[in-house]
Amino acid sequence: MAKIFLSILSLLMLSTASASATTPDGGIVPRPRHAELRDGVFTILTTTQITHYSDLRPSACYLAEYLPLQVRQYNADSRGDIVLRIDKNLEKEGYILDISPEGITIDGGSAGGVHNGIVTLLQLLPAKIYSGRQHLPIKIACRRIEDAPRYAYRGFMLDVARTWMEADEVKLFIERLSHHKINKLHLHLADDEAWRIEILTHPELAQKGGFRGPEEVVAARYGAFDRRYGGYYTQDQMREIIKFAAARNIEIIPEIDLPGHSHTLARVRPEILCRYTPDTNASLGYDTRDLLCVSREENYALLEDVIAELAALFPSEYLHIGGDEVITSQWQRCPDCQALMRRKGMSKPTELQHYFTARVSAIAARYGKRVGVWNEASEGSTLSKDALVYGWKDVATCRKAAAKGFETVVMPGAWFYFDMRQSADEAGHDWAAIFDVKKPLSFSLQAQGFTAEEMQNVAGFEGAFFSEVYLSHRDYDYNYIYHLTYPRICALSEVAWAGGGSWEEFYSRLRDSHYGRMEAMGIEFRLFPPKVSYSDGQLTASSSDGGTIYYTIDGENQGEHHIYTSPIKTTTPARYAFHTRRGPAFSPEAGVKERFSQIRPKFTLTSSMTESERYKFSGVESYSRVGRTTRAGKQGDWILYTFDEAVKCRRMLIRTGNVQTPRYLFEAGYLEVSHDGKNFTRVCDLDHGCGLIENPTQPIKAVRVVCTQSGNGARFVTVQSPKVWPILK
Ligand code: TNX
Repeated sequence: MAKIFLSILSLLMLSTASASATTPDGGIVPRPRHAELRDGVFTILTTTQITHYSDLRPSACYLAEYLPLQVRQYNADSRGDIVLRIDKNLEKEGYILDISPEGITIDGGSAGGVHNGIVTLLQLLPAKIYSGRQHLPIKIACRRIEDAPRYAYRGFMLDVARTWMEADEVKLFIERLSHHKINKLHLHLADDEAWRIEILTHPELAQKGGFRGPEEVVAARYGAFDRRYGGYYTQDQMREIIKFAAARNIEIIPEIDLPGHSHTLARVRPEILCRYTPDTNASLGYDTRDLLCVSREENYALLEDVIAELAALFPSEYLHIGGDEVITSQWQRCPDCQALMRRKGMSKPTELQHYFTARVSAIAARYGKRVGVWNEASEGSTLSKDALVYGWKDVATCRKAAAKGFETVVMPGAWFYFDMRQSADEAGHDWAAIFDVKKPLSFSLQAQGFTAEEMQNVAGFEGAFFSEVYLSHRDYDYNYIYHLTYPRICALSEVAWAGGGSWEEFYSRLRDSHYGRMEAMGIEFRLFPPKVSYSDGQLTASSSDGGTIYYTIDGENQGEHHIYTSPIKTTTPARYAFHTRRGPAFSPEAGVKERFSQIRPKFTLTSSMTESERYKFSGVESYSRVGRTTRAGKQGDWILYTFDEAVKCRRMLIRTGNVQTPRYLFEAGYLEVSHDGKNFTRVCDLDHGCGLIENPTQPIKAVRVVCTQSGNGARFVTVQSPKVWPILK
């Protein structure tokens, strides 16, 4: 049955692919500026050649990776079936793709423009081109596409500090970005949790700062606590990545986050910190207040060594020096920083940050670089207008930077942080917003109130993936980063390249053409949850995404997946869970409302650890906020939930920690359940700090969470209200 269904599905997909291939824009993402169909077809044969102008060899070789054809330099008698050329009259990253029965030409304003033309050409070929399973000959409808980007800066930020990504993983990420005409990769190389780039004059920065763990100078954080974790890029590896990216029209912009977010730097080189009597909190390991002392001259010498090497290594015009979330409390306690403030006549500690930024920018300038900074570093400061400001906080901070005349990269978290979860019950952060692909696609500078002058200063857009949560999903059976970033990156590319557009028009290109390409690329992108309704005793599910809908029935056949083909007669609709799949892509679970409803039974919380003054257990008991203890868990510690009345339920989830900061948890332990409040039985081990009790046979009077591992260096344990799903009728 499954096989028949799948072959019908692939037939359907073939016909949609050829349908889009005969529309002028070919279902291209991002949307080209101008496209028109012409009569006839061109056939790519095994004997077809790619010929290129002399400096376009990397572009030709890139195309040949997908179309296994001979590559030759262009000369007067070239047959030139597929010709790559530069036309200086075109916009820098613009191109003209001309497909006629005689051949294909791609003229680009630069090598980048030619690359963009190649990306478009690939999208016009059968999607199997991306998986290497398409054989020649290929027939392609004649057309002419004239295209150029709306914004020069089309970026993505990857946080390799929190979760370590091997060079090959970064390359794969770059490959996929380049299929979306993204042209900047902002690499977040140093943060509180790691230093990931080799510095030859200070090798300890990466050799020590690249790793976390029980025996390392940087304590374990995020997901892996019992072992050495991490890595760093040698300069040779980074040169490789830079070259690989350049061949795909992607420039790498390195970031070292300063002067805050410097815990790792401070662990490796403690002398960078302010000279003050440290408070006892610091001895507990991680301290988000670690920041460079502004008044210590040697710090600028150290940074000069680092900047000199980064400037030589990275060809980018920019060096990102961070500047976000600086908590100035240490400067305020430091006698030297206080003296500096007096000498310079400063009245606010934030002026110390601006002083720091100005000095580091001057160093960067001496090495030929402009600095990139997070928006905080541009606020009320004397920052040079040469700087590129990254507005992450919200739309207002982006507008402010642009209004001040800074070239601004627009990336407010609520639209462009793809580490945010896509719906309430999915994984990911939620501090900025919970949103799916529709949200970034809807972003418009005009609608957000940017004035004409502010708009002039918008360099472009950037999506971001911060990776605190990624690490704890690495042992899952899908690749979390791709599920969070796609198809949201498609929307980012549409906004940055084509200036956005209507959801309906974009979605039809996405679903009818681009989903198929991403499937062939092997991207585990997110589909929309299927729509589920129940009436007249029948359960109906549908999906607009064109995939296959599956369902499971609670308590039957160990969650076997059935393919949904027609409405299901049932009197217990809430037992059914539906999801959609399309190749490697999948949706979150959907079902009738009742399936997701929860109850909030009254309980009392006690623990072997004391509660925090600010985050009291009473907030947990009233289901209103998380609670905290005053220290990390040790072996034998416990948290006890005692219910006023024994709870009848089908499922209960007990959580320590918080998916957003998966550090303040019992990283090893188990749950014990009691039905009488006296005798306890062990029921399950914790997974990422959580324990799930399924189909308990008797009402639950109490649950105890027991910790079996000491010392994760955290400052507290987060305690959460239980999640309780009632027994279904
Ligand atoms: C805010 S964005 C941060 C990061 C976090 C991120 C999580 C920015 C400049 N600072 O340190 O990882 O939120 O979404």
